[in-house]
Amino acid sequence: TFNGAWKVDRGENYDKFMEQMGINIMKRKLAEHDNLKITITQTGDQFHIKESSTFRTKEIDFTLGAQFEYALADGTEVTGSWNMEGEMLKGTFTRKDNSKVLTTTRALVNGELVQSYNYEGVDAKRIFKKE
Ligand code: MYR
Repeated sequence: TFNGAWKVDRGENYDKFMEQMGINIMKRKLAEHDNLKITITQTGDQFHIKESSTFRTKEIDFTLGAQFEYALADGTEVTGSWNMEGEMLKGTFTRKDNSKVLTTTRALVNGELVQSYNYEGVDAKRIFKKE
């Protein structure tokens, strides 16, 4: 189950990913230490996510397979959805400003929550530990 409170522990290539997203160096440096915590509550197809970081706190509700809108921490607006692929959550989101696609997955690996990100050929990960 994805349910629980997850705190970011480490990243892989996240700086390069943010750079590809067009985020400037100063914001990237702050984002690297954002202390992101996501609290996931899944009930069937319904997800409630509480996101908190040094940038903001935010609550998100979505249903698997249903489109919704979301603003990234830097303000970039996207629209898309999450779907279940086997044991993995797969999200496909389109940026409103340039129509380019960001894909992301969430999977449980050895008790950690691994979130992958892909944008325009750059892959990254952030790995979360259960609180
Ligand atoms: C959620 O499930 O947490 C809400 C929807 C997430 C949509 C997209 C997530 C990608 C976040 C990338 C952040 C990169 C900042 C440049």
